[in-house]
Amino acid sequence: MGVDDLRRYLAASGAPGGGKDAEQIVDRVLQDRNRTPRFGRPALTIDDFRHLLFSEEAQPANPAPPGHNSYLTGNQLSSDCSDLPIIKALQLGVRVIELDIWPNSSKDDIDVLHGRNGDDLLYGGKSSEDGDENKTCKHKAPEYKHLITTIKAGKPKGAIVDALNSDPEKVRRLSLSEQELAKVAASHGPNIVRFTHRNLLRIYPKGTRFDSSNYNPFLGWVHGAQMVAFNMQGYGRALWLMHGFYKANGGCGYVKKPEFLMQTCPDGKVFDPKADLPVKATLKVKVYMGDGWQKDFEQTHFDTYSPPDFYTKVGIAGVPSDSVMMKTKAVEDSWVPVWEEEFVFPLTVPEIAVLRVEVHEQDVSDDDFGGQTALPVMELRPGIRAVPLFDQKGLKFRNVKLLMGFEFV
Ligand SMILES: [Ca+2]
Ligand SMILES: [Ca+2]
Repeated sequence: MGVDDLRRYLAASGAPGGGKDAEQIVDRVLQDRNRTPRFGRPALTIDDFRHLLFSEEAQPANPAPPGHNSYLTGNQLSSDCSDLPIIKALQLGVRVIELDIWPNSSKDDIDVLHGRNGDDLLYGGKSSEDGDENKTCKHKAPEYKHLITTIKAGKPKGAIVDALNSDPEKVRRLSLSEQELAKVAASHGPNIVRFTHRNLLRIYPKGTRFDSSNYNPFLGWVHGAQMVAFNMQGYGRALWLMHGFYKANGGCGYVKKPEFLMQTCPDGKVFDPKADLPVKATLKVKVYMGDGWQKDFEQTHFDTYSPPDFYTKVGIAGVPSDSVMMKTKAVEDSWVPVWEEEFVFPLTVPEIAVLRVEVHEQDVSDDDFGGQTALPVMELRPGIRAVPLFDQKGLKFRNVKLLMGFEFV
């Protein structure tokens, strides 16, 4: 493939190029692969071209942080005793840390603990939900108070729907458990959306999640909740979605709330998450092929006596009507599976939708895990992209990538 061929390909496919001229791209690929063209004008072999398709420049979402730093939705961490998970969470983009702060035994300093004992608590994210701010001031070490919050918090007394009445004079912060949110969302969705126009809503995992598991965060996001608290020490699909959602906005940990969640119509109506919404965008996803497992895994990791049998699951996480999961066929006995399958996703709320990708290896009983990623739909770059995959804990594999095509139709 010569420079002119590559130029035609880039123009026709919206494929990787990173804005560079075809000539520069050819030079760079040859340099990457330690090749010097022997005669005349440089050209790419099929292997060079494949290297280009799987290269960093072909990543699915924009890696550079955009200039604006609107912060209406924060990624939140529930408490943990050690500072190590907190450091890790901050590096992952978490922007709200919840701590319980207690007086120490000699009452001249504080201890940061995980736990709760209503009487002695100085000030903490969790117990401040009691709504009795004065109580916290009477205790020692009030100087810590200003570090933590200045917006009065409240736990709903009586019906939750009454707590959602917005006071035009005050800004409030309300905390609801995942079950309380589900209950009030079933009948009073627009009230929640209206509340979050100017007040802060935080959702937290129910207390019975002792295993640090998580819940579906989209119910909170589609109602405008600014803080959807997760057990960041847990693993699993809900956390993959959280990571995917916060890859938007350069991964800075804040994502701007979509306009429709901030608008009040002239007739006083606000967005109703339960309404039948028209399709706003349609995303076409093509899963071409995958590569890299042979470098990142032992020969016998997936199957002892034969190469792996990979298939890919592709889907959307978002509002219920947009949420779906589909899958390719399994390609038997191949470290470099080629699927060439296309999937179409009509989206009613693309603004909060996350593209889900999982690779599994087919077995008779439990399938093996081959990688996952989640990407904010609105930040997908159309064209053919190399999509890096991550392990179950959210760590990026060194080499495993899928070649995928994205198109909005
Ligand atoms: Ca297997
Ligand atoms: Ca096999």
